[in-house]
Parts: sequence; structure tokens; C-alpha cells
Amino acid sequence: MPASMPTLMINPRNFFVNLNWRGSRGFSSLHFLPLMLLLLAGISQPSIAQQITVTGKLELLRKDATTDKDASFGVVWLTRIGDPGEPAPTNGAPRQQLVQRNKSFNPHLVVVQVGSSVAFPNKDSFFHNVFSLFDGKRFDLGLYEAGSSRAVVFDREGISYIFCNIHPEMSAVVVSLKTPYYGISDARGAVSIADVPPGRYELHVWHERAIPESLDALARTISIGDAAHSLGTLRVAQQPTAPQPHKNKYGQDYETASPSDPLYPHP
Ligand SMILES: [Cu+2]
Repeated sequence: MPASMPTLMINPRNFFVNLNWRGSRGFSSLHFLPLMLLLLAGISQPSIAQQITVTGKLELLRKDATTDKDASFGVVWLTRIGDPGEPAPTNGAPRQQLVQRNKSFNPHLVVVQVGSSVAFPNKDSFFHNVFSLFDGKRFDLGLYEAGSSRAVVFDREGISYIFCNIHPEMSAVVVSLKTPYYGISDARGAVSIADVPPGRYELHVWHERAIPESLDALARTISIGDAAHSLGTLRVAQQPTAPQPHKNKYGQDYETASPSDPLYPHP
């Protein structure tokens, strides 16, 4: 910096201005009063946008109009309108994982931003073969043994249904979104999305047991202002029947016995 350049230190919290004119001895700071006022006018708005918490309650409605007591694992997300998409997180070590233990995935549902990696550690004492052949990300991690782990990068938006080719009772879901503004409902249906900047958003709701049309009907444009925002009750119609048993990775029915023998041969 040249010796004659002014150095301005402005703290917007208390509007304290420290003006130091290097190399100009005897120059009163009063000479810079108009400049100071201009600068203060420019910083009169808070420099950090306020972050809003968006809340809502998801209800799963049965065919007989009663509500399901367990409304967990619904996903509610906000996509910023006019925004090409939030920057994807860097592909570092997976920050989320779907653990295989006691022939089940834990947790049942994981939500990630597109570009994120999810780890699939096998904590059982036998083999699993994790695969996904449906919407979202398609992959097959093959047969892998106790104590080992694999990771998958979810590089496109969508719902990935995760299964094991050995144990038909194992299932999980990975939802990959182009936004960091999402919440997962708890058993009571409560959803909270933290740190949302004010603006206009497209609201989306998803639940594994929902009738798709009822999810489409909930999609709408919302405006988030500078105060806490409630989405109210999000009523989702639940599918009247249990989902059909899924096929294995070859599109065939599972064998009736589900082998958990470590020597289970690769089909
Ligand atoms: Cu398995």
C-alpha cells in the first residue's frame, strides 16, 4: 500500500471509525467527514443476511382420514428461485453413513447435497451386497465383507432406494438435493430447516409412503421474510397398501432363505 493511502477500519457493530492518514501529519480527520458519512450509509444494512428457521409439521393421512402415529423420515426442502443451484460440497471424506448392522441399515434415511459422498460400512459379521437400481443414483457395491466399507458419491438429484442383494428385509433411502435447505421429520412430524436466508423458494415434500400426487399438490412457492417462518401442517396422503416386495439386483425375486453365511457365494 502506498504511504499516502488512507487506512479505514470500520466496525459495523458500533459504527466506530478509526481513520489513519499515513504520511500526512496534522491532517484532521474532520476533512474526511463527508467520506465517513458516505461509508457509514453504505454499511447501515447488516452485512450478514439474517438466517431464518423454517418449521412445519408433516402429517401422514391414512385412507380412513386418521393420521399415522409415525410420521418420521419425511423430507421437506426449499430450492431458491432464480438460483442455478447451491454449490455442491467438496468431495472430501463422507460426512454421512448408512451402517449395516443386524441386517438393517442405520439410519433408514439420509439426505445429502448433490456431490456428497455417503459411506456404507459393514458392521455385521457377515457379507452384504448393497445396491441401488432405482431413481437417483444407480450402483452396485458388490459383495463385501465384515468390517469393510464402501463409499458412493451421489452426483445427481433424486431418490435412491438402497437394498441388499442378500437380505431382502434391508432397505434405506438416500435423498440427494441441489439445496442445503432441508429438514427431516421426526416421529411426530416436526420439521425444522435452519439458517435459511430470506428470499423466494420452491417448497417440496417427500415421504417414502406417500401417494406421489399428494406430494405434487404440496409443492408451492413461498417467500421467507426476516422472521421465523411456519409452513403450517403439510398433509400427505399415505399409500393405502404396503409396498410390494422389491426385486433383487437382477430384477428377480429373492430366494426364500436369506443366507447370512460368510461363505455365501457370489451369484
Ligand atoms: Cu445384507
